[in-house]
Amino acid sequence: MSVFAAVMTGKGTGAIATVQLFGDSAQTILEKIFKPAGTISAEFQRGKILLGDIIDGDNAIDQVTIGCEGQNCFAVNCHGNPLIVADIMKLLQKHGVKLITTEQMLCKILSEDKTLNTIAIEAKLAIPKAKTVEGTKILSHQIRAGLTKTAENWLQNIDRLSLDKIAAEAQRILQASQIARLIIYGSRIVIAGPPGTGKSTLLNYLSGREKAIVTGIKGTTRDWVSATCQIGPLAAELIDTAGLSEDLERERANMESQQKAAELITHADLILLVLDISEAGSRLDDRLIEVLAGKKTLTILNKSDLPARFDLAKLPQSLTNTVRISAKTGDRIDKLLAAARKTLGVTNFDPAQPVCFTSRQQSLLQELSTPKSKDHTRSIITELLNRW
Ligand SMILES: Nc1nc2c(ncn2[C@@H]2O[C@H](COP(=O)(O)OP(=O)(O)O)[C@@H](O)[C@H]2O)c(=O)[nH]1
Ligand SMILES: [Mg+2]
Repeated sequence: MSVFAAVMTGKGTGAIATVQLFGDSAQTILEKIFKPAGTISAEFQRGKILLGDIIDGDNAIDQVTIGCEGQNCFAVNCHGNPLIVADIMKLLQKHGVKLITTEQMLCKILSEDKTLNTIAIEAKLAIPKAKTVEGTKILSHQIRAGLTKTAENWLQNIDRLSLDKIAAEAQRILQASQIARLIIYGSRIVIAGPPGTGKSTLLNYLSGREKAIVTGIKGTTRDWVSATCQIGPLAAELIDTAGLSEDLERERANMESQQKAAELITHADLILLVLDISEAGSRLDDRLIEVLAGKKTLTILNKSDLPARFDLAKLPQSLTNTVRISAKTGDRIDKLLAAARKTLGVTNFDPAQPVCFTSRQQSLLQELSTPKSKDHTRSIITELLNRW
């Protein structure tokens, strides 16, 4: 069997870096390139930490410690200069070791652990990629509780449980997973609304940077600009669109950006519809209202620092989830963030509840939610857990 190596620590300079070695002949490789301090030969016993030099013939590359994690698994901790790490990787390659990515290495190590099912492995692989601490908590819960526990219960009691009950539960999990996805992987929030209402000002305020151009001339944001921001504990990608204009005929040249804005809205998790409350006359475009139908929308009544002239009674029923702010002064932005979280449905989410978080799990749960036979349900649950 081949020996594999991967750099497990982040790119760039650090105090130390870790190179993981994995494979049946990993020890044989180390015997060739590791010279223990003080003694003649090293004892690569599980649980031991060894000190010594990584050597290329007579040339010592770096002093390291080696954590013996298993018969075929070793963590080589070297100094964190990327040039030293590169030298060690080159040396390993010279000895026939295959270089793989951190994620591939994690997959190999985790698959060795026979106490983990596939859901648990997927959770451990997803944890480093989660966008929020809350997201990591949700994923951690799925390892021994959450989805793992639910699937194990189904399997154990399959003769007692009705297929409809399992199907209903699978559907509930799929629904909760839509919210979990936003917490784990972040959400996409599109800022829409007529020109000049303060969309770009709001994006700049929320992202803490001057990303979008703000001017007094309507229709300055011809294309779209995006920035990341933190909505409470929620990571969000904010997208500023060109204003969907009131008079499409007059703005024919702007058609392409209008089309793009409509497309962005369709794929967003939440829309912040920005209106200028200091203007009495700004009429909402019917096309915009149409595009927003069925989307989670929060209507931002902006420019609260100016006298209010906008008649709220003009708002269609679907857009009455409102919050009044000033994007210029930052007044009541905290209320906007709280309202955004509430509209997205991420407040008070119990991280211990079962959720799915990979497309593999999602499609299996979808199959469970339309049951065919007991045998079929049993085989899908087994595949979901996929124990070795
Ligand atoms: N008084 C006041 N002016 C604002 C506010 N938000 C934006 N503006 C101004 O409104 C104009 C248009 O803003 P902009 O962000 O470019 O609007 P957009 O076209 O919707 O992106 C600019 O002159 C901003 O300074 C606000 O809360 N209060
Ligand atoms: Mg703009």
